[in-house]
Amino acid sequence: MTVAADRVPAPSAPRAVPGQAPAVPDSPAGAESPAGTVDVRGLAAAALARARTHLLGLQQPAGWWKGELATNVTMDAEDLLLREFLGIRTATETEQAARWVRSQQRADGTWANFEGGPADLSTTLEAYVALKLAGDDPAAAHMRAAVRFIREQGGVERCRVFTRLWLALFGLWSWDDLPNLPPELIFLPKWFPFNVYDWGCWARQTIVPLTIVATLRPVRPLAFGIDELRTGAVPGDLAPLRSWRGAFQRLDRALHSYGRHPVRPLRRLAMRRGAEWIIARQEADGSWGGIQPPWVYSIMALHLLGYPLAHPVLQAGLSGLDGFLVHEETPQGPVRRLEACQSPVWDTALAVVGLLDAGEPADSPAVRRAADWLLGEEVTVTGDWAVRRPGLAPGGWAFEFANDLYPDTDDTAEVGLALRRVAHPDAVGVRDALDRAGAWLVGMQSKDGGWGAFDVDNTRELAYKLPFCDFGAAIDPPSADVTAHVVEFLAAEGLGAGEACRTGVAWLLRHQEADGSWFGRWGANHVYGTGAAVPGLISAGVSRAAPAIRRAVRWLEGCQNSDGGWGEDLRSYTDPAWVGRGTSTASQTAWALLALLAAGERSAAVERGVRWLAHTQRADGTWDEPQFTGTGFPGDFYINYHLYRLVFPVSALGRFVRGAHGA
Ligand code: R03
Repeated sequence: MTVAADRVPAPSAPRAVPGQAPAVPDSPAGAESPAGTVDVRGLAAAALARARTHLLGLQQPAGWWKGELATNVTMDAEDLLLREFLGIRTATETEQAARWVRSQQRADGTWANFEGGPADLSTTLEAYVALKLAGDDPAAAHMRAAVRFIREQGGVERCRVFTRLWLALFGLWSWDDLPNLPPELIFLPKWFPFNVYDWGCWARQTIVPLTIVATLRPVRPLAFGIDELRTGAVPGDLAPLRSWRGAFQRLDRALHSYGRHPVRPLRRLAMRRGAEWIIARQEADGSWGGIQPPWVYSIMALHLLGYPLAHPVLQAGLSGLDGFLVHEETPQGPVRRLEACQSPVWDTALAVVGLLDAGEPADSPAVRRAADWLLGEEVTVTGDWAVRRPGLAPGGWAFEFANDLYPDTDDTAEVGLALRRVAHPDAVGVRDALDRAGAWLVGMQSKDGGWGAFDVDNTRELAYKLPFCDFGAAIDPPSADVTAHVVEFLAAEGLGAGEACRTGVAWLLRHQEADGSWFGRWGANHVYGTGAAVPGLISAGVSRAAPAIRRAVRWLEGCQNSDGGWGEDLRSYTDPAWVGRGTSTASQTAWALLALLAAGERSAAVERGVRWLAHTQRADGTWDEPQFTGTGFPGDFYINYHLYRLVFPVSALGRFVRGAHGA
């Protein structure tokens, strides 16, 4: 990735950050204490009251919350390309998606993967092709600027595999110049390298349909070409034969040769088996995994195998996708954009925790409705996770409205932390659900003592050596943020002395970074990891005076911005100079405060953080947060969870005003 030199801070630079808001004034309007200084508790309580009201106002009648999950324009470019491929693209959706894509282009003609981020070649190319499909004139200034950047970066030849695969569907790239994906993969037994269960669940669900698409090699020509995006750059040289990468490059060539003369019955059987595997995994909302890539590739694969669009499976798939669209009126006209995924379970759990921290009664109607909805979302069937844990009973929650086959440990822990604090008339029912959650989480622990999000021991890194794997994560190994959430829940449930919790704590202590922080896999970045690890460790009984906790506190205090807030730029995932550094944001400031409060700090640093939240709050009670603070895949894919700016400050302010658990 390219980073403009003037935006890279020297590691020793002062804590002022490019583009950062001026420091908070010392004497804003607010309650004056007798000493004449502003009473921080009063400020916090007033901010908390406004935020809590705002959050309550966002609850849906059925009890859940869902903030938009904003990502990048590849979602919308691919939305148009999918519809073009299937022959169902309409003028209205084209116009509305193109308008959104255009609105996200920056002055230099490029598109980025997150607000303020560096231009991204593959994203810019996909956006350009989508706009060309929508009829934008390639001679127009905005299109020429995009072409200039794409060519500068090496052109289509340097794009990620997924982007070139989309182009191949339209004859704009040769199928011969894409990594091979043999459908026979589906036959590999679960102990053999590269069998589908060695992949992270999102990769598994993406690869199975793609093996079918890449074998059938469809080409639906468009009315235009993209020669202006070609530079003639040749793919890199072969890696040494005796390296894994080099060996797999040669295997890829061999598979291409095999692909020209396959054993036909075997190939047909493999694709039939693949189709059955896919169909068995369609969810109640028509999705696959509740995420865009498996969803669109599964629709494509089944269609290519001869399923008509009117087939119930494809009908449900296509109409379900509409549920992931956001429609908005803008001054330029109506826009549509596609969410990569939806977060109602996660958002609802966080909202309940926040409201309880804020002093909402544990039996209030809002809490009760949320709890009832969450209880109804419990996953009661087994899914792919059971391949590695055949005897384990279900008991988890997924992230989305419907993702029964892929509950995850992170959501389960967070829902558990919410439900266990609710005063519900059916106390026995809630207790049983919590017990099932605890048992499922204990069963889902990886052998190193940590927790991955969706699977146990999903740690085979060999996949990364494949030419196919140049985007996103391919596996789901344990991470500090998820492990901390699980440890916090197990400890709260009284299981702190158990083997699972103790080895989880040991895992966290082993994975603390040299600087005292923890890495954030699903949130940005070390501020998120540390904001999860410290509360988790403390609730598991680690002393506030323990060296690990003290080092974490020092790290957080050391990276507080001069304005009192915390921020960590997403470039921290690729450039260590940004670790702990960035413009202050509401969610990241709240994460830092949650850690410091759990560590028992009542320091000046905490006060300044609370003041930052109070002073940057909007009049309507929430915060602006254009920065993305959620992580899909470190380095490659980022998320702006629209509710993060509100739920985390509500928790942090609540715990500051009312003590640890809103007591
Ligand atoms: C926050 C904590 C709870 N957490 C939930 C995580 C949800 C993350 C969103 C998932 O959305 C995805 C988008 C994706 N894209 N591309 C892929 C992908 C997967 C998930 C992808 C990448 C590489 C491969 C296959 C698919 Br291989 C855009 C646990």
